[in-house]
Amino acid sequence: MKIAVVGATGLVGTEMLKVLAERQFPVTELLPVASAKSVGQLVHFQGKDYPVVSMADAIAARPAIAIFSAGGGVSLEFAPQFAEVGTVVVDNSSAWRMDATKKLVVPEVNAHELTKDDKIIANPNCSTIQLVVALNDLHKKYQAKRLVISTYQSVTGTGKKAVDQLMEERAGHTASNPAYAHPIDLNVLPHIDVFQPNGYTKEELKMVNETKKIMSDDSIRVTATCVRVPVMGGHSESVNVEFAQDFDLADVRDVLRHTAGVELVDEPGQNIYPMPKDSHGRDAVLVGRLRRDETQPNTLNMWIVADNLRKGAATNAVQIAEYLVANGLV
Ligand code: 11C
Repeated sequence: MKIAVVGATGLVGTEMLKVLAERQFPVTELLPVASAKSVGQLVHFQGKDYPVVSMADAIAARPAIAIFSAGGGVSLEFAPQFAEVGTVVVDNSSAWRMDATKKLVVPEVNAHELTKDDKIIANPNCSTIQLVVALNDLHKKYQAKRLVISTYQSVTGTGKKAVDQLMEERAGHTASNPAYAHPIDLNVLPHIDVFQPNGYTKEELKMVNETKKIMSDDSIRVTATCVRVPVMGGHSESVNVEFAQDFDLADVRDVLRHTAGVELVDEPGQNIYPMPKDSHGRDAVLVGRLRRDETQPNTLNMWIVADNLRKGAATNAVQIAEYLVANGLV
C-alpha cells in the first residue's frame, strides 16, 4: 500500500514512521512529505531510504492513505486535495476535529463510526485521547456526568523548539529561540495554546469539545486546566469524574483491567503509580491512583499517563489506518 506521511521529519512524523514499521503496516511505497527545504533529503524506513517529496508530487502519486502531522494550515489546504484524488487522510492537526462532517476517532472508542465515505478523518488532541481511552468503559458502566481535569503536559507536545528550550535552559543557558513566553525548566506554565475570550486556552477547550464528540455524548460536562511541565515525553492528567451511578472501587479496577488500551498501574503501597518516564515508547494508557472523592457521591479520582507522541498522536493515527485496511475502507 502506498502511504504518504506529511510532516515526516517532525517529532510526530518521525514517531509515525517508527510506529508504521514496528506494527508492520503493509507499506509498499512510502512518500515522506516535508517542507520545500527538505525535499530530496533521505528518510530511512524499513531498511530503505526514501527521498522527501513535495506535496504536489505526493498528491500526484495518489497514495491510498496520507497521514498528516504538519499543522492545521497545511491540513486545511492540502487534505482536501488528497481526498480529491481518492486518498484517505488521517489528520493529526486540530483543523478538522470539530467539523461536523468529519469523524474524530479513537479506535478503542468509536472506530465503528467509520465508513467508506470518510476521506478526511481527524486524530484527536493527545490529552483527549488518553482521557477517553481510560474513561470509555467506565462511562458505559457508570455514565460520566462531569469531569474536572488538570493536565501536566510534556514539552514534546509543543515540538522540537520546546525540547531545545528545555535542554538549553537545563544546561544553564537562556534559550536562543524559546518556544514559550517564560522559562520552562524549574517552572510550570498554566498556558497551553492560545487564550480565548472566556479565559480558557484552546487546549482546554479541545478537551471539553473533543471528549463529547468522541464519546457521542453532549451531556457530559467537562472543565479543564492544561499545564506545561518540564517533562521530556509523556502527558499526565489528574481526573475527577462524577458518575450517575455509584461504583465499587474493586469493580472500577476490574473494568480498567479489561479496558482496551489501558494498563492498570495502581499499587500505591509499593510506590507504584503511572509516571511519564514509564510511558516512553509505549502505547498503553497507564491509569492509577484510583480513589473515591470523599466530598461527594459517585465520584472517582484517577491519574492517567500516556506517551503523547505515541498513543497521543502517531499510534492512534496508525491504528485508524489499520482499521481502514482491516475493514476494507481503503
Ligand atoms: C500539546 N496537546 O501538548 C498539544 C499538542 O491540537 O494536536 C497537540 C496539539 C493538537 O501542546
